[in-house]
Amino acid sequence: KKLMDIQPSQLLKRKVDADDGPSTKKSRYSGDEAEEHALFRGDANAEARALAFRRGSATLKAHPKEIVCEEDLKNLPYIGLTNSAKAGHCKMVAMEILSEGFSDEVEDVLNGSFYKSMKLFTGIFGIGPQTARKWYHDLGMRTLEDVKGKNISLTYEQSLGMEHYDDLNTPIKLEEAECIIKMVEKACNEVCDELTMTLVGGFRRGKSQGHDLDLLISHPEDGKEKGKLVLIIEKLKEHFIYTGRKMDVSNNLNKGNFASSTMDNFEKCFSIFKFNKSWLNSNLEGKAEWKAVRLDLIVVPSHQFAYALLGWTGTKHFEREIRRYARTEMKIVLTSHGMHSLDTKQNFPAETEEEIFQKLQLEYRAPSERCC
Ligand code: TTP
Ligand code: MN
Ligand code: MN
Ligand code: MN
Repeated sequence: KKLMDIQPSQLLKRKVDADDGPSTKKSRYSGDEAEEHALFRGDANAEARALAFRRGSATLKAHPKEIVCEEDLKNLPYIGLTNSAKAGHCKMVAMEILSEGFSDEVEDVLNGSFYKSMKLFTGIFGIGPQTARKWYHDLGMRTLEDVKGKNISLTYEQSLGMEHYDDLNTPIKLEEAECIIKMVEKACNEVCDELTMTLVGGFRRGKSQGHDLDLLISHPEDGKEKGKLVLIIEKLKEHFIYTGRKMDVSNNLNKGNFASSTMDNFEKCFSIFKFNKSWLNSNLEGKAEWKAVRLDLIVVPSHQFAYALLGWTGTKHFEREIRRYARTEMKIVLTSHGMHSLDTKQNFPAETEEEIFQKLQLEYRAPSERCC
């Protein structure tokens, strides 16, 4: 797609559903690139720079009206309204896009060898920016061929990541997700008919595709959820390529600092599921064609369910911002396990997400409105 085919107004006209909505496809940038590039570089101010770009991009995505000129940027937080070097930088990029249809700076990033290789490497399951950076800078690696050829040692996870690279970098469609949901649901039921399974992550926010499928598993009676994950996995074992380290909560396959701040202690597995394409299309029956799909299963006790639901619905930026707000404005520590007063340590139980918003004196936001 040629750059100049894209009207500047289209580029900045992002509604709240822009997470993967059709409007995004028209534009050359997803809004993540500058943030991503900062995190890839991982230098001294990387986190802060990444956050500034994310905030600017989130502001544009959430803006209800089309942005056509500089004037429209004036009162936008983290862009025209906020007075900082970083906000100024966001504004400059936005203005470039408004007038040219693209940004030279973002183009340079996208076309740069560093960004391209980092994107390739971090697309490997089990590879974060740290390893990818080492490969790029210290080992001079640039392509996936280099990864295969250089005789570097990969963990078991990473070798699976290489083996299923294309599959795992192909988005999961909603129809495929629905199919897997039914299978997991059935397995849960067979293990214990009281187990509940709840869709979280991007699909709960209404996305039509995702990089993985995230499911919470719980039991109405606290404690009864314990030990069920292994049984569920056992039921589905012929469909798994990999079931992760089920109990190892320090198993941090994430990228950026977000992971450490949202790490929780739930029993979970970051798995790779074997999706049979014939499940969707009965014509394919017989000649089984498989596709590897990332599936996250998280087991949560009933009394923490509302918090886990809120914490696992995302987006990552929404989670980061609501937690920051809770801490700084309300003196409350919010996690996927619960919420407590920073001063008195008093715990606040909640049965629903609505109650959590209420306690934080926030207007309720439906999952589809948490796309920032
Ligand atoms: P992801 O599955 O990484 O992201 P997503 O579902 O929003 O988007 P995608 O379609 O690309 O999969 O994570 C889902 C949510 O789970 C995320 O917003 C934050 C939360 N989360 C945690 O709380 N702890 C964790 O360790 C991880 C990996 C995610
Ligand atoms: Mn997800
Ligand atoms: Mn994603
Ligand atoms: Mn996930």
